[in-house]
Amino acid sequence: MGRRPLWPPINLQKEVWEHRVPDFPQDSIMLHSLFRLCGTVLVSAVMVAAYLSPAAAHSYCGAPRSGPQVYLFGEPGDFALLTRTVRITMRDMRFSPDHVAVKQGESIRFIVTNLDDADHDFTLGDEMTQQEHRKEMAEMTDIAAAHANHSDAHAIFVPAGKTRVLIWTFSVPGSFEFDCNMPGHYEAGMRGDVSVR
Ligand SMILES: [Cu+2]
Repeated sequence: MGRRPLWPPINLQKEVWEHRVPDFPQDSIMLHSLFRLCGTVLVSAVMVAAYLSPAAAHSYCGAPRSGPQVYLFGEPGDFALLTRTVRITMRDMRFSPDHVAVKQGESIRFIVTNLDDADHDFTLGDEMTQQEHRKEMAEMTDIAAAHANHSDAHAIFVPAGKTRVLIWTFSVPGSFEFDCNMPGHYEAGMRGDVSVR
């Protein structure tokens, strides 16, 4: 058996049909709600700290990181807390659908299928995050190799003809984007938006 590639992380590599949305017994749901409440309080505290700290800048795609990454548009999703699955296809430089409406607190499993001959990228984030990611990808000489050496919880590289999964918890209300940041693709119209209310 060959070595497992570093990208995507193993939870993203699982075949789509292995995933099941679990049915929770009622007491388990209450327990999860309690955990999520604690989590929300913790995340809020961390976000305040992130705003106050000049060192808490985002870094992507191979750039060195210090400490855990903090996101201002939600948090990496927990499979156990999934509330919904959204299937997105990439075809002819477009996402379909290109708009997703989410209720604050939902954990969404995005199943993203690339039907094009070209590789694509599915990056969730606010406008600033997207701009930074685009800039970094524009500077890369070998994007596939760069993606093999890191993982970002909010972004997945979807090779031509493949399907990848990303789970995200939308704990922060607002208008966000899902874009393809392969050079030239966003500019060609490969963008979508997520509204979290
Ligand atoms: Cu693309």
